[in-house]
Amino acid sequence: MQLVLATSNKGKIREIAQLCDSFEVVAFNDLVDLGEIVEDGDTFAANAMIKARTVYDALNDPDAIVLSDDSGISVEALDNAPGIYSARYAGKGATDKDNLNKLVEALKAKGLTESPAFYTAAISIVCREGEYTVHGWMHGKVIDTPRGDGGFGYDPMFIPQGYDQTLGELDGEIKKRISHRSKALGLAKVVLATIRKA
Ligand code: ITT
Repeated sequence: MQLVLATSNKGKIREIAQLCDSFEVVAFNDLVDLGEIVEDGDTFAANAMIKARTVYDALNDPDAIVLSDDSGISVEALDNAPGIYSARYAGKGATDKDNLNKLVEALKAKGLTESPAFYTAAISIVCREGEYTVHGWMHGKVIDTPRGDGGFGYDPMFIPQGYDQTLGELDGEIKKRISHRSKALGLAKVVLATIRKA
């Protein structure tokens, strides 16, 4: 079964391809030329659905199955910022490094060296059978000194609950087991198995 991923984020594409290795995974950019998808929803779920619907409509293939991921990190000491704005925390076009630096500065401005935090992933599926959204979370804390270069995005600052190292330092196999994305994809696979069997 082919899954079209409605994302341009290489870190997400890598992780989703690893977590969905029984599917043929293709990034939408390889199939259609779409401009920037405007993510103006108020929630992870709303933005995930915007991306999946936009790509499904553009493909013009009723049999396509499109899967999107809207995700981000929420830091308790910052009133759960950056949340849905995680990709553009340091401004439009910000790199992962810019966003990481901005989070370091935000913690320092509060006089904190760490704060409880959690990642959220909303995964939407759009296909001829309907539209579905599932969620996954990973709890832990952020620290003010990034460590390691594994994963992507905020991973060098994030220590999952029950661990002493950041996701930048931990083996990728651990993130694969415990991440917000793997939990949401576990549910997404149940949806896919159910609809394509019916
Ligand atoms: P697409 O919209 O094309 O999927 P994006 O990067 O703009 O790509 P989002 O709007 O969902 O996607 O923003 C997600 C951001 O949250 C991402 O850029 C990272 O900064 C952060 N993020 C999400 N999941 C993460 C993870 O597993 N590890 C580290 N950072 C993550």
